[in-house]
Amino acid sequence: MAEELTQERLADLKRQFESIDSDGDGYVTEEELRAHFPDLPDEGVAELDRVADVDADGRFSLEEFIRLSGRS
Ligand SMILES: [Ca+2]
Ligand SMILES: [Ca+2]
Repeated sequence: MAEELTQERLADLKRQFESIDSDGDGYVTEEELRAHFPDLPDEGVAELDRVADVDADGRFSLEEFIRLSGRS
């Protein structure tokens, strides 16, 4: 049961990630993030960069995105 829920949640997050990744290169950049969340304040973006960009390459992979979303 728990496994099913996790799979479902993963699929959900993947869809969300893909909708933000507008050029479909498998990474969400700050620009794509801003385009998708125009109301996100600068501090919000900076916070995301700091917290979520684990390998510090300046963009979010699906893995980083899932890790971030799975925290809450
Ligand atoms: Ca992209
Ligand atoms: Ca990264």
